[in-house]
Amino acid sequence: MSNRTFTMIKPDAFGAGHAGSILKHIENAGFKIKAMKLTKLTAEKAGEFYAVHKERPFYGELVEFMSSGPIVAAILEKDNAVADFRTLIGATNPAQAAEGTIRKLYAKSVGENAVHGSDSDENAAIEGNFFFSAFERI
Ligand code: FUP
Repeated sequence: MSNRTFTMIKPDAFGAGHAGSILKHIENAGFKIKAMKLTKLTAEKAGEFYAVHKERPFYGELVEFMSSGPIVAAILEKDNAVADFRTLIGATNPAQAAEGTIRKLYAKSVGENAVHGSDSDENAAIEGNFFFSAFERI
């Protein structure tokens, strides 16, 4: 069990002005922000981040969407961070997400689903390192 995870507030939620509300929701659930930045991914960078999904039919749309506007990237800390954050954000498809979860509250669709949350400790470390240098985290 690791105590860190990685998240992004995706272009749909940032563009709709939900970044502040989502960060408040995350902090209210006990996560501490250990790194954070506002940035915009190029298609090349988005493709690299989601390379694991390269063979999936939705890859092109995913890359296009994730490079369509600004995102907020962050490293979060809490006991059992990866699993607890997945619970907080809810199912990938907001139609199946539990009441009160971030995706239930803010996501539009399975493709435009408001937030990312790492699915393992290993990926949390890889994804955090993708966005943040040692000087950009505490
Ligand atoms: P999650 O871990 O919940 O973010 O979901 P996945 O790793 O399965 O998918 C990564 C991203 O691919 C999702 F956030 C949105 C996109 N996706 C689609 O666009 N369509 C799908 O059917 C599944 C995922």
